[in-house]
Amino acid sequence: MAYFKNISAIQYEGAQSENPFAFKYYNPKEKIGNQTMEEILRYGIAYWHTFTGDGGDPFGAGTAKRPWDHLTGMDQAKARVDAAFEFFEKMNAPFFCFHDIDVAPEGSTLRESNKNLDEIVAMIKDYMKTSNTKLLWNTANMFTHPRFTHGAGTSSHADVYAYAAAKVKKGLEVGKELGAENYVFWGGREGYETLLNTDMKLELDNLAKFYHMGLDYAKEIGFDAQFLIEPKPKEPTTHQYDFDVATATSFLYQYGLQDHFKFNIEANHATLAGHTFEHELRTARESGMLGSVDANQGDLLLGWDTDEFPTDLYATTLAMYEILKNGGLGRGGLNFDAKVRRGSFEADDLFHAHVAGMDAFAVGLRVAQKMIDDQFFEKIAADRYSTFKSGIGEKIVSGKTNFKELESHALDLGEIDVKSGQLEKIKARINQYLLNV
Ligand code: XLS
Ligand code: CA
Ligand code: CA
Repeated sequence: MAYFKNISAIQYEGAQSENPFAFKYYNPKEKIGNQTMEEILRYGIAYWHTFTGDGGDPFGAGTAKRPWDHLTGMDQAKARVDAAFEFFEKMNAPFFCFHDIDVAPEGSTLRESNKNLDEIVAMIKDYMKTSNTKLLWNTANMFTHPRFTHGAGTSSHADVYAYAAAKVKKGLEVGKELGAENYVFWGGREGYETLLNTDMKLELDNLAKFYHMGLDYAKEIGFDAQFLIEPKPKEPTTHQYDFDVATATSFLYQYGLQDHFKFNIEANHATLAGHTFEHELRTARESGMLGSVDANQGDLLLGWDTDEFPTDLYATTLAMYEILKNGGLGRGGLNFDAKVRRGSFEADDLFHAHVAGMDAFAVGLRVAQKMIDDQFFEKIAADRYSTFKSGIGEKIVSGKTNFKELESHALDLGEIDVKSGQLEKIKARINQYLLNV
């Protein structure tokens, strides 16, 4: 049965097209640099928002009208898999991502949940034999059920910790079964509301052990996926342990995990942390830990995790610049961890949203590649930091000076000719690039 009967495969029609069911900028086979757009962009569809989510928010019920709404339980879960693979094909999506409970309903015990999961995973595996869509990553949901109120790997109850470990163990097995490229740990409720009842040291030590055991088990079963941590500063807890890339990097180093993890960076989480998306990407890139991206955007007026589809071309351009400078995303990809707005409740909106997001990142890619070809930012930086190329600056950079020498350099300098940062000139040039896509 077809769930999206009236919609045929989305094709590239070019920037002049007025067809809402066509790509205007995303041309999968087009070469940008020496790779095709689809090779660089590695788009992923987030199962939870697109097939499981119902459009509900904390103030109101779900609004989404989906062709699987009439079903329940395992029947509905199976219908969603059918619909998902139809959608992947029509969107020409190279990847998808899921949490365990997005795809299969939970039973009353973990054993029952695993049984449901096995049945759905077998079905997914079957589809994947003929589908072009691969699994970018899977993960375990360890935040929705009430047992995870106080966290999972940082829970105050050892049984919850064990339960969480068992879910990740299963997740790793499922990832292996489906050939996942990555395995994601988003901290969920790994954080705290208040220190008044929290043993922070114990929680962090336990969390590190949790990750080490996860790595050990993946190795034991021969699952060679890239492990990713997804930082987020708040929501659901007040203080999330993986606040941002810098905080999580220090955690990884402190516990000897730095060589085994990279980051999955989500745009909306960056802005919740008071950073730009590109700041988080740059921070990870500079330490060789940029692994994958959750491509969405937040609403700066609302200030919570709205998970909107990315349409801000300025942001996608600066993000693609970081990704290209990283030499691509390797085994990672651009996963649309994004949901249609509550008011966009028709099934067609799922297509419009992905077209918008895919086109927005395609524009970002085109513009960023052009800027790199022109050495746009590189020239700005080379000029701005030119005093570090010779003389005392060169000595600073190569670590061949000391405070005494710096003092003797400085004592008789007189007025220093500090140059303008020329930010407005730079932004005007970026606008020119954007308008000439
Ligand atoms: C929630 C997170 C979550 C992770 C996967 O804010 O974005 O969806 O990506 O658990
Ligand atoms: Ca995410
Ligand atoms: Ca989010």
